[in-house]
Amino acid sequence: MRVTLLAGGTGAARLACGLAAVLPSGDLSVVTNTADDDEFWGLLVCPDTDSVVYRLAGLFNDRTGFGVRDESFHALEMLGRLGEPTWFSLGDGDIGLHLLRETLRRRGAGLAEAMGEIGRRLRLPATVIPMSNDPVRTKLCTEAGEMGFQEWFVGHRCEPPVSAIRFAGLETARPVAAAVAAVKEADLIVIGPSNPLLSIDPILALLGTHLDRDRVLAVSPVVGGQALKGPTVTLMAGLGEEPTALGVARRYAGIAGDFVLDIVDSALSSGVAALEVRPHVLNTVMADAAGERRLAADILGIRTGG
Ligand code: FO1
Repeated sequence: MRVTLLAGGTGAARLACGLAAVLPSGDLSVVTNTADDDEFWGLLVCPDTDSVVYRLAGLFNDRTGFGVRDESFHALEMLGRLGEPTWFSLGDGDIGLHLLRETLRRRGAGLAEAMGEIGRRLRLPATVIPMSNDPVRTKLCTEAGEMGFQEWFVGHRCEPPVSAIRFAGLETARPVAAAVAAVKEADLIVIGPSNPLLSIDPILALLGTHLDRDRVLAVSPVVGGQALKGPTVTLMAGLGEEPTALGVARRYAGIAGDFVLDIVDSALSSGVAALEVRPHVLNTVMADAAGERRLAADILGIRTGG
C-alpha cells in the first residue's frame, strides 16, 4: 500500500518511523513542511524535514527534541566566543548535514533533490520530499512585532501571543513535482499529528487541490485538549480556533474523509461524525518505537473511503 504522510514537527516524524517500520520498503513518502526553515550563518536549517530524516535514520536526538543524538556544540561555542548570538543551538553533527545540503544546492540541486541525495546516502526506508524548492517562511504577528518562526519558537519560547500568521513566499512557491506525484499516486494520504496552522496549512496550500478526500486520513495533534509537543493548543486558542480534536477535525473536514482521535477524546466522536467525517478512536500517543509501529498499523488497518 503506497502511503504519503504530510509531516511537520515531532509527532509526524514519529509516525513516519512507525509507517516505515510496517510498510514494505519504498511504499512510504513523507512530504515535509518547509515554512519553519530558516538561515543561520549561511546554512539553511530545515527543522521539520530534518527531524523526519534523523528519526528515519535512527539519528534523532530524543534528549533535546531536535538535531542529532550524542551531539556536540563546538562550532556553536566558537561562534559564541566570536560574539555571535547562540540562542539557536546548531550541533556539530547537524552542521555536517547542512554543509552537504549547501554544497549540493550550490551545485544546482533544488532543496528536494538535495534531500533525495541525502536520503539515499543515509539509506532511509522512505522518500522524504520537502513541499517546495521555493522559500516559504512563517511570519508570526505578535505584540512584540512580526517575527520568524524560529525567533518566536526558540528565541522567545513561544511567549509573545500570536495575533496572525502569514507565510511569506507561499503565493509564488510551487509544489515539488515529486510531492504532487506522491500525493496523486498514494493509496492513502495521512495528515500527520502536526500543528494544523503552522505545519499542515502550508503543505495544503501547495498540495490541497491534488487531494482526494476519500483517500485522506488525518490524525489529531491534540489529545485531551493538549498538544503532546509544541505550541499547537496555545496558538489555536490565541487565533480563535477551537483547540480540541474536534476543532482540528472541523479544520480538515473538507479534505479528509477519516479522522483519528485519541481514546481520551472518544466523547468527541459523534461531533466528528456530525461533520460527515468517519471518526476512528485509537491510542495515538507514541511513547516509543513500539507505539509508533502500533499507531501506524492501526491507521493502515482502517479502510478509508469505506
Ligand atoms: N528547538 C529549540 O527549542 N531550541 C533550539 O535551539 C533548536 C535548534 C534547532 C536546530 C536545528 C533544528 O533542525 C531544529 C532546532 N530546534 C530547536 C527545533 C525547531 O525549532 C522545531 O523543531 C521546529 O521548527 C518546530 O517543529
